[in-house]
Amino acid sequence: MRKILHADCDCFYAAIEMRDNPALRDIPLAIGGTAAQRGVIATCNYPARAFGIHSAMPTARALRLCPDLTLLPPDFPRYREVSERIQAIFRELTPRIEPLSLDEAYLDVSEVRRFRGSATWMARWLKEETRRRTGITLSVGVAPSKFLAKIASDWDKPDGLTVIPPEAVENFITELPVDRLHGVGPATAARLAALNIATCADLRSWSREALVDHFGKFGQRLHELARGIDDRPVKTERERKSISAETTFHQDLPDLAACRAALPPLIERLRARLARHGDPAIKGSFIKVRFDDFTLTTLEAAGAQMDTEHFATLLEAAWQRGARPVRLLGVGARLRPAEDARQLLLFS
Ligand code: DCP
Ligand code: MG
Repeated sequence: MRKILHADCDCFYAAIEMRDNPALRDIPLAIGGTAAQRGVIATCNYPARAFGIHSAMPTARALRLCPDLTLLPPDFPRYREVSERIQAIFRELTPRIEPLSLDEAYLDVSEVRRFRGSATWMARWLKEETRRRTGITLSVGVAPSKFLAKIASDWDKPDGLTVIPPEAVENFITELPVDRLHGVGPATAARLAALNIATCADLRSWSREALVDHFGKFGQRLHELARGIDDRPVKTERERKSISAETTFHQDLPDLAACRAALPPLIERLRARLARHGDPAIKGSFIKVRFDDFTLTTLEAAGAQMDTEHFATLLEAAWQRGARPVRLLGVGARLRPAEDARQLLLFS
């Protein structure tokens, strides 16, 4: 039985701004782009959340909900520095860490001998040390698998600590709403609701075959998750080399024009993902096209260009290689190694 922690900072960017300027602590505060530049909210503090403001909301809308909102531009170098200090605390506990973004990571502590092997005490220590050394509060989830640990860290935010010991998994899952499962987004949740599936208990009354019929390969996954089965290991990535966003379409895109029309939301997702990783230095871009005969082609370009025109040009060249309907489109960025990025900072 594994012991997995999922640690996630509370309103990360906003927490750093409030720590460094206590006058911001009790007023509605958001970090993001300006309304004039059609910016979106990256995150906001809890007073702002009381107005219904949340991540990815257009700033113009946030200001309508709360005209007194204080808006700050993001300061990525500062957030990255705090992130590195927090990750260093994680590494004092175990090298088996999988960072998901600047403020979030999985830790596999199954082999850790400190605290007599108590994952609960390890989680308390992480929270305590992070607060003491960086002034940031963490919410931590403890469970036998990644998907449960992640749900647990979110359970009692902010400053939460939720432990799901192996013997509690069964009960915990029974009541769990299906939209809390990893990979169930609004679209899948709606399709499940149409089948009268609201909780994992409902899901468990369906056979594997029936779920696969309705949801394809993901049906298999749903069948497992509803039983608490999630064997994904904590992946200690030495270094992330690329970030991408891709979509498999419900219906194949018939031609190049349809593919081009599908690009903007993909690029938007890629941008959001890059932002979540602290806008790392980009050295190239690529497009990925899978045709309806399952052949796959990717096309790469050097440089940091990320705009729609650029990807449309790549798309056109990639599409010509098959010139047939498309099942899947992806856009991505190749990242510069962190060492390079640091060097650049030193010399800029
Ligand atoms: N972020 C972003 N755009 C998003 C989501 C997040 O730029 N759509 C950034 C800002 C967040 C940071 O990533 O501070 C961490 O993301 P989280 O989803 O963990 O959100 P927070 O830490 O801000 O809040 P929470 O307390 O809910 O974890
Ligand atoms: Mg967070």
